[in-house]
Amino acid sequence: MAMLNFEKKYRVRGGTLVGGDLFDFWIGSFYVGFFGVTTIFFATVGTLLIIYGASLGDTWNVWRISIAPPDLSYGLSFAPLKEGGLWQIITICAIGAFSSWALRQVEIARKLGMGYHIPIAFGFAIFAYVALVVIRPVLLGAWGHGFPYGILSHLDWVSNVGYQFLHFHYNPAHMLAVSFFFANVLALSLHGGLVLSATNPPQGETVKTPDHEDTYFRDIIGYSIGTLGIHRLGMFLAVSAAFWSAICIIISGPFWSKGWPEWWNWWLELPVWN
Ligand code: UQ2
Repeated sequence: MAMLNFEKKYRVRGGTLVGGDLFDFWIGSFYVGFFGVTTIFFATVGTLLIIYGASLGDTWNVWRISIAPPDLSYGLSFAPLKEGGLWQIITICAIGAFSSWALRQVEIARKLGMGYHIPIAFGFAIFAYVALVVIRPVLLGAWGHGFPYGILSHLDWVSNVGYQFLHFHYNPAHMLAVSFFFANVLALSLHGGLVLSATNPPQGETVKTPDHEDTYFRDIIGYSIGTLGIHRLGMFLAVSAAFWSAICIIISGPFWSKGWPEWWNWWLELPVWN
């Protein structure tokens, strides 16, 4: 079915979670919905506050602009606007916008009678962000443990927190996360390469079928995971990467406060070495 015909056929009422028919309409190609409105609201307020925060700083150099969380001495209370309060409101706006976006994905999936795979996958990314700016700061007792909103400043934060644990690569959850990221890169490059090689033949040749794709991998490694399977694998790898990234930072501090290399002492202390 041609794209325009399909959209006409499926642009029907219903599937909304909130607001009934009130926001059940499109603007151009974009579905609005209650959560489209809340996404625009949170994203706009958040962006304006970032610009206001930047104007209070001492630079307009985009690399150096930074909006810091409150000092640790404020604990888990609200800080004055210019002393981290902005960061706190911007964080609320970010979570509001990300959650609204996920719920808009749910509404569109419901409208089309599709599964919830996309909002579930996106939910893992939201979880990773919330782990950094809410869960870990709350467990440590201060919003000051969140990361600053700035291009270079957030890199400095990552570096500092990494060195605080001596060598972050010894964090077992970090090891899992990195391995999932790399496996995801391998899987997507295999998949992207395979699909392009099959569907983009030279001029005058016909597009190849999924049987060609299966046979290619059976010939080279004796196994094909299949056209549906590669996407299941892709979702699993991507979601696992986000999940273990969140776990690796949540456990750093709240559940382990020494250097990460030392965590491996359990191995040296196994009774079998005696
Ligand atoms: C495959 C298949 C696809 C694919 C890919 C494979 C026809 C179009 C890439 C091959 C993938 C395998 C063997 C899994 C590799 C495992 C990891 C962890 C990277 O068989 O079916 O569909 O795109």
